[in-house]
Parts: sequence; structure tokens; C-alpha cells
Amino acid sequence: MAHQGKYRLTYFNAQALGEPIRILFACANFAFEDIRIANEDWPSLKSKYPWDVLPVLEDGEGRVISQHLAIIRYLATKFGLAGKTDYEMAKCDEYVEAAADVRNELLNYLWDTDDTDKPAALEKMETKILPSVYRKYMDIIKRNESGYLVGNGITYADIYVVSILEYVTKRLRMEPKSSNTFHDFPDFIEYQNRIFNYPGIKTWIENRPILPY
Ligand SMILES: N[C@@H](CCC(=O)N[C@@H](CS)C(=O)NCC(=O)O)C(=O)O
Repeated sequence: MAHQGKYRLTYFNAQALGEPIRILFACANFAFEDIRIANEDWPSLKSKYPWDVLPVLEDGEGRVISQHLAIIRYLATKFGLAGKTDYEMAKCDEYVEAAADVRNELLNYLWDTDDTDKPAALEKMETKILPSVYRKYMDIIKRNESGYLVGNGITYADIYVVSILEYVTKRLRMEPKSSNTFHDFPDFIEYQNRIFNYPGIKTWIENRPILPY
């Protein structure tokens, strides 16, 4: 493996958009440098990155990739975890984009400065959006029979979906008015635990920093 240990992933000391990429490295048993920028250092560093945002991947050969979905797709393709056929690759993308949509809903909620909208938006996340996506992902997994979203083994779609939804639920749980009703999805939790116990991933999950989200 030509680039073993040469990749540098730069993100903040948070799970959020960095964690699916870190878990992907762990799943592929591929060493990487896990750089975490302190929030107070960010303003002076921001302009050094291609789009002024993190995460950013450096490949050890002077090449830099920004945008978290570009990074995770690039690595998943390299690691053979992006689907085996064109169709499987497209389905991985589909399931990943659907989870990214849920994160966008979270951001819409968090960034909404109109306090009168907030309770309804939080309720919508907890009682409509999350239950609906959990159900849809579980239906897909049941139909697929392999226990994974796409094909007959783990792909980056499984990793991205469980990691991003973990982040979204952890972040919502921090809201004082969270009802936490969205945690009653044992099928999804069982699937998430199965992915988190996958060889390579299990060691990462057991040793990763404990962070609020
Ligand atoms: N479209 C980008 C968004 C990345 C993004 O919003 N990163 C946030 C952290 S989650 C960031 O860098 N925030 C610092 C800033 O905007 O100054 C991606 O998908 O990677």
C-alpha cells in the first residue's frame, strides 16, 4: 500500500464531518495522521485551506482534497469500499446524500435565529425527519438481506450513515428542549452497533476521544 501512514486529515476536535473519514481509515486498517485544529487557532489558519473550511485531506504527495464528501468518496474508492459496480456506487452516493440532507436539516435548525421557529423545528427533526430516515434505512437493509446498505459487505455508505446520524442525534440531545424520543429506534441502534463493532472500526471506536458530538 503506497500511501500507508502518509495521509493527513485535518479537522476540528469534533466528530461531525471528520469522524466518518476517520472511521473509514480504521475500517480499511489504513494509518493516517489525525490533525485536530483548536478552535482558537482557526481564525489565523482558515485562509490557508482551499475553501476556508475543514475537513481537508493531504495525500503525502503535495495534493490536497477539500469537501468532506469528496474526501470520503476518494478514499472509499481507493480502499474498495465505494461499491463494486457503477450501480452500487450510485446507491452508496444516494444513501450518503440522504444522510447529508439530515445534517443540513440540523444546520437549518441550529442557525435559525428566530426563536419562535425553534421548538417546531426541533420537534420536526425529532418526530418526523429522524424517524423517517431511520425507517427508510432499515427498510433498505432488510430488503438487501446482507445486513448492509449496498451489496454484500460494508461500504462507506454504512460508515457515513451511522456516523453522521450519531453526530446529528448527539447534537440534538444537547438541546435543552430535546425530547429524546428519536432514540427509540432499536433496529437502527443494532445496525449502528454492528458497524461500530466491525473489525478495525471497533478498535477505533473504543479508543477515540470522547466528544460531545
Ligand atoms: N461543504 C463543506 C462544509 C465544511 C464545513 O462547513 N466545515 C465547518 C466545520 S463542520 C468549518 O470548517 N467551519 C469553520 C468555518 O467555516 O470557519 C464540506 O462538506 O466539507
